[in-house]
Amino acid sequence: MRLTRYFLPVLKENPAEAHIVSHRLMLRAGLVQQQTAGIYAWLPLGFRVLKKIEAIVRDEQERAGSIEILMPTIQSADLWERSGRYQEYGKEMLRIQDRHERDLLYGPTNEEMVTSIFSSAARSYRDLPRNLFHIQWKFRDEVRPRFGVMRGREFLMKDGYSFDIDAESGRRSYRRMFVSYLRTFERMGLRAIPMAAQTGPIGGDLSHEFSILAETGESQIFCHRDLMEMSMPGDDIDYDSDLKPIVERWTKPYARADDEHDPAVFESEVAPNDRLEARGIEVGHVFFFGSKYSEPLEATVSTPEGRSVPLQSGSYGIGVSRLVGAIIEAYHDDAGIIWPESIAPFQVGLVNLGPDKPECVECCESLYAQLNNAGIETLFDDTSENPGVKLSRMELIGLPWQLRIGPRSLKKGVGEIQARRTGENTEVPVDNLVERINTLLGRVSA
Ligand code: 5CA
Repeated sequence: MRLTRYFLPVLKENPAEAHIVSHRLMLRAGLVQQQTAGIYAWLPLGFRVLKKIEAIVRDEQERAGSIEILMPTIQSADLWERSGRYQEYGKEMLRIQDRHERDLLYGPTNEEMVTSIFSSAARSYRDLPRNLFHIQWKFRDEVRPRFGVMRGREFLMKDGYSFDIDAESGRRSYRRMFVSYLRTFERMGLRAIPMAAQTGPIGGDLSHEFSILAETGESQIFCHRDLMEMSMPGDDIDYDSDLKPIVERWTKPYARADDEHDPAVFESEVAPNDRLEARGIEVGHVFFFGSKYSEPLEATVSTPEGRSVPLQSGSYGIGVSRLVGAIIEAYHDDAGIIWPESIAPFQVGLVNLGPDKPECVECCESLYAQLNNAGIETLFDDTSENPGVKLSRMELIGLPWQLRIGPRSLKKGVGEIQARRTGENTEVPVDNLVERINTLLGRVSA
């Protein structure tokens, strides 16, 4: 993408309304723009990141056997009246009336709808287990929307729902999602700690919050230090096997969200040096609630013995739009964002530092064509602005690799590659630049 044809509205000044670094950087780097309290438009650069996160979430969901659907944002109040949540949800739910004065709502979550969809077709134990997910906008009329996309009113969530014949297999489905969450966040460069949590308006008696550590986090975390170092289930993970040992390994060391924390138990179970008390950002939350929704909605299936039983379910959420902010909280410096490669909007920022020099223009054009041919996502700063402006903008938007072409180095036949993360600079002969970038990106060079 050429910057002269792109839409990247970066801000020079720090926006006064942004109180935490991720919010500030998201506005400054032109990722989002606020439309009204807690509601954001995603600009091109931010939208690319959102899509990358979505793709990782989708990939890991599918690997764990979950199937993608898409439910609407607007729901009828009927099902919610049957489950009892229409009243219970209170002011956080955005209620709407259509022209026929029928009650609708903008979905804050989808337990009722998905239960109704699934049970309209599932007849017996043969149709189970199944896990359906979607990635869809939600609306919650939060009392205090704040920190940008971190606590929005409209936000993008991956929500998945499992259906099983009995509680034991339901818990197996829960464990499958638990393990897939560990892998999902790890792929984004995040260490998310699963902690026993309360279930709130979703319900049930088994629940874990997945949180990453950040000073600006809204929740308090109490856990054993070992959880920061624990090894992840690898690519050879078999989701058909019983994942109990992995879940037990991860849930054995003390880890509780604030609402489940008991200081006496923490002190008796965890030695002082092993205690980690920190602020956290909740990026995911899993629940097992059995028949809480299937019973009132009469969502039943027949057992092998011919008995009719309510479906056993859990729900599994990931804050897709919140993750953009959470990742920036984890990866930034004074100059701007430092995207992990897996979710960077572009892998390479190609900067022409001599836009008025024909040899620089020619070299950059050739490199840009080569990078495109190699399938490397490149943002090409082909503007005629001065080098200082260009370089600080590149730092701000945080692409993992910068490739700089300037008149002085070009005389020596080299360009410069700079790693955003380390700030390390390497001069590389112009003819080898693309190959070197390929290697740095961990791709097999041609
Ligand atoms: N139905 C269940 C699971 S599918 C559910 O709604 N769970 S939740 O309420 O915990 O939300 C799931 C995730 O969405 C949270 O872990 C959080 O990462 C994200 N989330 C929740 N509220 C907001 C919000 N106001 N702004 C941004 N992200 C949010």
